[in-house]
Amino acid sequence: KKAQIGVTGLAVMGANLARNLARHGHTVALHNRSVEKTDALLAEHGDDGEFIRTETMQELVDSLEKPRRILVMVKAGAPVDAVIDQLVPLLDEDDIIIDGGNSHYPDTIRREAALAEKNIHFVGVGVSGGEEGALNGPSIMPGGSAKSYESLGPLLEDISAKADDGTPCCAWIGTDGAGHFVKMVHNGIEYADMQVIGEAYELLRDVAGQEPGDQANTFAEWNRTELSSYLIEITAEVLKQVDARTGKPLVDVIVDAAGMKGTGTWTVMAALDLGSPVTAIAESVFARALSSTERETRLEAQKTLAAGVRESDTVGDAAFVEDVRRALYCSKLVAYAQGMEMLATASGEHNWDLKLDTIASLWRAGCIIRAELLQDIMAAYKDGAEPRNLLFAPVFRDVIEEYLPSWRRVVVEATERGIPAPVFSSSLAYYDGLRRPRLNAALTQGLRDYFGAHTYGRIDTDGAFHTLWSGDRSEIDS
Ligand code: NBP
Repeated sequence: KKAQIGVTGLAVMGANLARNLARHGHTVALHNRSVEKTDALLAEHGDDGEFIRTETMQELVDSLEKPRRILVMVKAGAPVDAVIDQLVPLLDEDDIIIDGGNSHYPDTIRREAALAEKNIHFVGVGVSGGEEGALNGPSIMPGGSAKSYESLGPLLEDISAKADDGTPCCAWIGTDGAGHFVKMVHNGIEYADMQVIGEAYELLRDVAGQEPGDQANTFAEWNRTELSSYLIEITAEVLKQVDARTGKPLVDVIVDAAGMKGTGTWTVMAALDLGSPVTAIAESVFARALSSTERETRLEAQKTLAAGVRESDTVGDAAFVEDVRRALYCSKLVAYAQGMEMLATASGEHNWDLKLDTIASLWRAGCIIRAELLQDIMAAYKDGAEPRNLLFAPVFRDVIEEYLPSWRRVVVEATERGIPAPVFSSSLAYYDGLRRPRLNAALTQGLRDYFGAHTYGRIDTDGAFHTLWSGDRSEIDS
């Protein structure tokens, strides 16, 4: 009997995806560079379904029905190229190599083009949901050719998470690197989502005077509002955890230096290239950098830099807590709006024809940013509707209008108290920047023309103009 799919790379993600496939009735051929992982998986979970044990790439390839489907789940970067190089000489035309790791999308574009020349499909697939998702149903974002999805789609949809309405959280995203690009932006949004939660946590603590145990209750309550999401849910779990060694809230004994593996940084780098203002994601990446890379500087700053804050009592009233909740919702909305705009811009740039309603629908279950909000985002983009900006969709515009006074109050309070709230405040600045009839960019253009003759446009006529700053200061039409 031949296997429907092979998995090479049986660390936690590959092993769990293989088990998920087997549990759905597919015969799965297993392969790992070192055979110990293959045998460990078979020993512990061999009865999850039908597996074929293989030791070499040749055995793996020989065990598969045609066209072959091989899911590569090795470490992103050079290992993916190494595995491709071993596989390609053994494959036939129309076989499909699937890269389900967190590869950088330009690598995926490069690999897809190289394998297309050999008539082998290369499909970069974004997989979100961590270990648990991989086993029980992740959100899956496949790129690659539309043709490859005909053969691959049903398998992936089978093992993906399902939204409440039963739809699989897996759909073809677009050609070449589109799947990995969308997964990357998903991760960027995840950074922002976590950062706004962090900012709310700090304000609840240092302005509203809530201890972590109380905060856990606050977040659990918020999870019953429009903020309902996986990240809010697990925030309550983390905050209520008591450290066994010290009896203190666990969050108080965790070092305040956030790690990152690079996808947030990639998102910001891509956004800079596209000229896409994803301020919430950028501030979130920089907030992590300030926490970790700049740790030594912070320790010195705590001793030397003035605070200049307005001292006042805690604002322990329910009204302030609700203000924070509203500020969190608005900032989160801005982060999603910016991320979706970035996708729209990239779609034009790469000819991906991304369907934003589909993408929002895939994030409703399985992945880390799964949230009630996505249902409304999906509706806002339904059937190709394209609000110029997500914030223009009536459902969001109206909520923001109602919540704005709270949002502004929270940013003022944070600022006066000296509590950094980079995403709350920069998202508000972005919102106001969108809204303002005139931006200070006019002065920037004047300055650029002064020192570099870069020219400026006029509001009353077309063309590019330059003032002879070092001459008689008359204006010329250039
Ligand atoms: P790792 O990223 O830790 O990779 C370990 C696997 O890569 C092992 O099977 C290892 O084989 C194999 N490998 C390496 Br390292 N170099 C190799 C080479 N030159 N040739 C062949 N195999 C090689 O595994 P993971 O944490 O399961 O993640 C897999 C992918 O999924 C990554 O891209 C990751 O970013 C992504 N991802 C992870 C998560 C998560 O929550 N962990 C979530 C979403 C996506 P060996 O056993 O012989 O050393």
